[in-house]
Amino acid sequence: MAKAKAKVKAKKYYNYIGGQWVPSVTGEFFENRNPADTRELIGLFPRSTAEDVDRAVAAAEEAYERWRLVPAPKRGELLYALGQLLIERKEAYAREMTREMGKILKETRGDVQEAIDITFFTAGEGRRLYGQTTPSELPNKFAMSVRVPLGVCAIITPWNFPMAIPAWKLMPALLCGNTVVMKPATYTPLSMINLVRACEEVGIPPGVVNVVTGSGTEVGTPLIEHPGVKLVSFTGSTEVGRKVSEACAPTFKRCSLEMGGKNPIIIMDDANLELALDGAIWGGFGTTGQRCTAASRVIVHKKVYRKFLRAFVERARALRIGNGLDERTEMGPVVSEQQLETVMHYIEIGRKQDGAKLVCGGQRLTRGKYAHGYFLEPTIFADVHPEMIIAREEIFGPVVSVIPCRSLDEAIHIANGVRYGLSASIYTQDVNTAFRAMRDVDTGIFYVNAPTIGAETHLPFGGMKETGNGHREAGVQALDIFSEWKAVYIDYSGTLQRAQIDTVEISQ
Ligand code: UN1
Repeated sequence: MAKAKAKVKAKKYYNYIGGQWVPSVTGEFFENRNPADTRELIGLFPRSTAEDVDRAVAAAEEAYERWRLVPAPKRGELLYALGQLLIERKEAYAREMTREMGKILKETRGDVQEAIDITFFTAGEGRRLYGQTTPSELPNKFAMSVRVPLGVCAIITPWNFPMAIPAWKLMPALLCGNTVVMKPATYTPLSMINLVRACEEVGIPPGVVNVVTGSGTEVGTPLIEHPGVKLVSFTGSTEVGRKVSEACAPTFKRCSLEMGGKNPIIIMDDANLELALDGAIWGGFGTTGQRCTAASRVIVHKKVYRKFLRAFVERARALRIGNGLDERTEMGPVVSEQQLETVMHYIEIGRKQDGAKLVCGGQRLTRGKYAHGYFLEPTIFADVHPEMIIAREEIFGPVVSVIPCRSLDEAIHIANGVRYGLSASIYTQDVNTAFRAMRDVDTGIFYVNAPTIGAETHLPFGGMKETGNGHREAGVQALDIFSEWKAVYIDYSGTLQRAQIDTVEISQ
């Protein structure tokens, strides 16, 4: 995180705590720059500390006592208004997102749209939020289950979907009656601040939503460890997720983790190859490969392997790389110098690997319009063996490993041979093949004749194995993260009735 240089004339942004926009207690700021052109300073954001976190959690605790008692349909109505406002602001927010994060306009519009979708979807839950009523085993006794909120939730989000991911955590958290303290990724604080400004404008009460910007160590850690925080919802790397889980374990603090992926597209010998190519290009290089759902492995049947590879390389080479604000651009920069170095490091590992062939890209782009950004060529390794590092580890950049296979069984075995289990896809014309793969591939999301990216907000989102810890975001399933179940028994018999003991005899 670069410290702000003295006397930079740039717009200053603030933390949002208890309904006030406030600087951090230190008064320090950090810079947010455009990854497509680092000469452009997006703004200065508070470099916050544990003390700012304390204040935000205190504000959220105070607001919780009122917010939890607001009827859920009323909370839902505020979300409808919020969704409407996000529609009006969509273009402006998308442009600001492209500037702070780099992905192309089409995709940042999609990111804001995903926030809109989840907001409307969750708003409707205000009038459902169903529990169960069920008969009691005893007479004159009523039994039901209801959802109750947890209290203050910490929401810690990544930079690749800077509005959609905060939104798909925030909306169910609020609808269930929780209050929140959010920490955006340091590369994309503006998109979260835009979302929260909209919350303020539609009248979500002070203290219900709070934002504290800053680094993982200075803000994230104290937030996770804060005793006032009852639940941590985190999306990011598996390494950091493990630390979050460990920090929550001693007090059994609830935590929901969404982490890495190494998502495969399987292309069978009967696939529509043109369609599979479209999918592999979009899945592998969309968002510059920086999605946890990115198709970073393409497992291709040997009968169509050469033909696919030739066309795949040709298509990847033709991608127009540049500033995402230019409507013609198809792939923007990676988000930061550090991310670029990580990706280059993996490319180096792939180059040195015996057997794997670098058949496309592999270079940083530094000339002309690329001189001031973090641009990288779309990169393809061919003849990759499933055991190689580039085929197993999440790279989070525009790097795809193409792996040959001889059968569906082998393809499934390769697909399942990684520690992640987020998303997978198969291209085939055979319904039997499609259903077998759907059943046997161990991922939380599965596509047939579509790439591994593009989940819709009304279905559960999340993964198996080391991708998550068993929760699902989005859909109605997200409600299970942000509420606890309370079983309620109402005995109106006027006598002591003992369950399992005072059994009812049926008279003949
Ligand atoms: C992510 O990559 O972190 O399914 C989220 C998709 C998007 C969400 C991706 N709807 O690719």
